[in-house]
Amino acid sequence: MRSVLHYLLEPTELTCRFMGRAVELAEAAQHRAAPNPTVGAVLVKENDIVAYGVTEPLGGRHAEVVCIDDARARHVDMTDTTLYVTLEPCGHHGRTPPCSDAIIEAGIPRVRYGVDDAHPAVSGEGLRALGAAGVDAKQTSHQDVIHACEALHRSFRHKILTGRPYVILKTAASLDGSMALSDGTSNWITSQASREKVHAIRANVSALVTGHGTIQTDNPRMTVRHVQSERHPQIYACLGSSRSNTKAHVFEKIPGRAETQVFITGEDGRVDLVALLGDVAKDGHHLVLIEAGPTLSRSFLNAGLVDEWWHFVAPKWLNGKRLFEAPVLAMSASSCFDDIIFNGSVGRDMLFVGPPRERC
Ligand code: AOF
Ligand code: ZN
Repeated sequence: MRSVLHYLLEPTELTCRFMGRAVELAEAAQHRAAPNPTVGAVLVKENDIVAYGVTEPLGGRHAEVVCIDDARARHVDMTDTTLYVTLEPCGHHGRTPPCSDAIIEAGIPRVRYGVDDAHPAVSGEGLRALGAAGVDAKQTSHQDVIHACEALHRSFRHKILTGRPYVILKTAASLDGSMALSDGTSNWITSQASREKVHAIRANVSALVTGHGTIQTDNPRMTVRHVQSERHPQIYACLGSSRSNTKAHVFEKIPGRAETQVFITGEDGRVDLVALLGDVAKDGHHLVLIEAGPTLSRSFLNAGLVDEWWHFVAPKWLNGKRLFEAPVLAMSASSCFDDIIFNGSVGRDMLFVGPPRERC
């Protein structure tokens, strides 16, 4: 179980450098094609990369077509080339014509792809068309490349299969498990190194959910600042029915950020989290980060809606507000990580990453 964010922690040297380059190209352009997956492609001739392609923003060309057009612009003879692409080439007429047609027409004899397309209307069709035309098209045999492509396209796959975006929850607490002081303040529990890591996560997601309490007490900007990025995640603010504090930083209009969406809590003060995630998915997002206080974070965990949990632990004692306040009466009733993708130090802090489990 690895997300694309895994690469923020441990950059991998992939065994196939061509596919490695295709993955890098797509990673650098993450979400730009949403709700389409951002795919990377390279064309290889005599062991050299001779053309590149990444999916264009929605309605634009697919990665394979960009790559083929690039090869044409460079006057490459494509008759003895291999196309490496992170996702299975499509064979359907969507907003754009099938990539399989473009590959056949260009005379490319070999295609290696990373992962299958989860889209039921798309999967298999392109491969059948390529096979029928005599193109040798198959999945790469390099396991690490397959894993990297799975990670790259995980959130797209997740959304196609569940109708919800892939949810990352980020929490930070002191050694005694406090996520905030007793007055609710939670600014700067962790060190600069952890904050940079969080900004790198923000740069890799396209949507961010936060809550009334966090906006009220910390007034965060929720922008990407400590790492280079021209885009900032679109904010979904869960507010009380008063719709208070619209002057908060999260409502500022800033270049590179879509308009903040407000989600009003019900009469009982609760948010319909499934409906919220449905809206986030409908807006085209595959990957969303939850950066909120103990109540909203706990609600996402209790509802079983968190796919990946990033928990930072700072070397301090705060004796403040905890994520889980109610006493746990048996070890088997505790919440835990189902699996650990990463645990280690980030500056002065510790970080645990993995999918959560309700009852361990
Ligand atoms: C590819 N290469 O670069 C991408 C693919 O409406 P369309 O024509 O843009 O098709 C969208 C679907 O195509 C999308 O849901 C996904 O299944 C696939 N994306 N396929 O061959 C690409 N982005
Ligand atoms: Zn395509």
